[in-house]
Amino acid sequence: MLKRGFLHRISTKSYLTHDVESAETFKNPVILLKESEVVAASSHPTPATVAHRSQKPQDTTKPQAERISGAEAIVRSLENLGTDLVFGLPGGAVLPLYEALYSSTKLRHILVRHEQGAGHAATGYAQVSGKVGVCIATSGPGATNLVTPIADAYLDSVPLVAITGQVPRPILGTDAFQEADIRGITMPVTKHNFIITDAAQIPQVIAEAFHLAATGRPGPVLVDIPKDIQNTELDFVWPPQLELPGYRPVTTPHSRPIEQAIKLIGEAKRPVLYIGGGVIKANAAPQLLEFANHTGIPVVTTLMALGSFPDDHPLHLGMPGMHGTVAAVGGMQGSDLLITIGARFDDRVTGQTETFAPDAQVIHADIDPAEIGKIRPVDVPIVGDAAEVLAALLAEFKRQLPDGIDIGDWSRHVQGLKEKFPRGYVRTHDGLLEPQHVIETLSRIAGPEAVYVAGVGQHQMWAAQFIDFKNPRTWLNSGGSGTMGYAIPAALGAKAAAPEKEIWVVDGDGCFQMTNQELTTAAVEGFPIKVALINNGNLGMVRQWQTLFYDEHYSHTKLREQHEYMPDFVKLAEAQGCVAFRVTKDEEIEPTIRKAQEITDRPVVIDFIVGQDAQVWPMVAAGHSNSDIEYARGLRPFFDADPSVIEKQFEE
Ligand SMILES: Cc1ncc(C[n+]2csc(CCOP(=O)(O)OP(=O)(O)O)c2C)c(N)n1
Ligand SMILES: [Mg+2]
Repeated sequence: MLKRGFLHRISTKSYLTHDVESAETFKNPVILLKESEVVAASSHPTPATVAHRSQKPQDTTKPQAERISGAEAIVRSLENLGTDLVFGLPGGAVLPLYEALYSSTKLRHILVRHEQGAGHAATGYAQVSGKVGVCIATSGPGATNLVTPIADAYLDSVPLVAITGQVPRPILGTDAFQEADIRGITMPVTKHNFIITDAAQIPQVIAEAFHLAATGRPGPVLVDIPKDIQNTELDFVWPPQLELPGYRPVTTPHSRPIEQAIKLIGEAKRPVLYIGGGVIKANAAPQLLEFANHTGIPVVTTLMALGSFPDDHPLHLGMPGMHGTVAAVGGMQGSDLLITIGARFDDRVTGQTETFAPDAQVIHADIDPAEIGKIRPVDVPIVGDAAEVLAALLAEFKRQLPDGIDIGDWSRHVQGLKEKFPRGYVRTHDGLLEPQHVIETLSRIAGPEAVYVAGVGQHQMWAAQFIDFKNPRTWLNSGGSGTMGYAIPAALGAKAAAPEKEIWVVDGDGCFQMTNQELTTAAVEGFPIKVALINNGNLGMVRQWQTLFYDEHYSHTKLREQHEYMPDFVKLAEAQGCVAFRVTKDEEIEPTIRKAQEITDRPVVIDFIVGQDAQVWPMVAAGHSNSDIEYARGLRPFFDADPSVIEKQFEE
């Protein structure tokens, strides 16, 4: 098995590696980079297009050197790489950098209230724009506050560059004030990280960080820069040469596995397209639609892939996994061929791995070879960019299978599952709002052009289930890490990336209390995001597990008494410069959402008071087989049973 993040073999050489000596030790391919080549001209650059672009031949005109400080070189490099916005919060070890930012006319800096906010904002910015998100923090606690969003970006493969100040080199390693070995701390959660020990390397290292973050499988890269280096003058030359030994992401798939994949598709009776977040990163939604339409193969989209295929498409079976649809889960369990594109067999999708899709052969396409075969043995491995893979598969399908494939029985079967087990919810009758109803109303009013950003918990799963997605990059959430507190700052970054879009946060009352301070940032900096707060007074998802698996022992999940609004989120939001409403009645839901839509100069928070007993269904209990999925509590669809048995079960 390959270790993801191969570059650590270089970075573990020593605490202070990225020096000339270590670079020369490897016989490097040198990647040549021109101004603004790392971030693409198109609004949604893909990891593949960025990689192709940076392999173009070098401009032979000799660039002119300019004598500037290290701090100025950081700013200049960011500007030259096409960055227009950074999120951060200053401190002693980055003061020279902030001095340089003070005079920058091209780079806008958004001052967050907590560095975690900077990291998630940069993530939201990257997820909506497809460009690299940049965040800045000072040394020690500033840098460690970035660890959570960096780990989050790592698990969701988000192109992020984190720049941290470090104590001056002469006192490095002395437990100096605000010293933390942030390279060491973030080693397992970054695609790569650097510490700069020679000011002359600043342009090269920043450009390498961008290249690594954006190409191949995207991910976070950290650049730690001691304060004395920021103050040292250097001869600034642009463009720099990148030296990344062994780093050559494969984006174009080989023809052999493509041929083999189509051969398997031709033989399959029950194929399913298992689509993951890689399809969104590669901007491969058009290729996916074309492939599915041409072949007629049913599609499931994971939590990270929502929006890559229209929810209302007849071939769409929905989201698989722990809270997936019966059609998606049942479709995969019954499949004889999973055509996996940019997905990674996450345990929340597979349930118990030994019993997952037991009869299926597997085609697995991913830009990161380390993913292929990591969890599930693979019959046809394909390394490549999702858009290129899907285009190649379609061309080969047309060549090998001009008459198409006959999967009529299978299509009817999965269609039957969709019809028998539609989206729905059990009413709670507690007189309070139904959270699912709030979210489906929001989706109907804000529509598929809005961007939805969720926190983590029940509200996240209801948002995934009850919002009707049509377009990629309109659904942002913390999928791999499940980071509570992700949503408000990520939405701020999303609004910064797409000011013309309506940005709706669907947040939980627990999550909101972790990072709502960034509403102040949004208000002060002019990012009018909208928040639908699903206020159930509980850490609802944990409470649901306590209900189901811990005999209703509600150990420390209650955030407030049901009749007390504490904190008063309306007052809290107003104190932060937002407009805020509280909604307690069904008939107020729609007019309040519409009122919020009309407010475009400030953030808006709607505090929806919902019941505490609503649950997320369907559900596969953790570690159980997906075949044990329950459609509602105690109701199991038996996929192989006579349909009349299933129908009878749901009539009761
Ligand atoms: C930082 C962090 N801490 C703890 C958890 C575990 N956790 C998952 S969901 C959840 C409850 C979230 O509560 P809330 O935001 O109110 O959402 P709800 O489930 O009630 O909709 C918790 C504590 C987590 N995912 N992230
Ligand atoms: Mg809650």
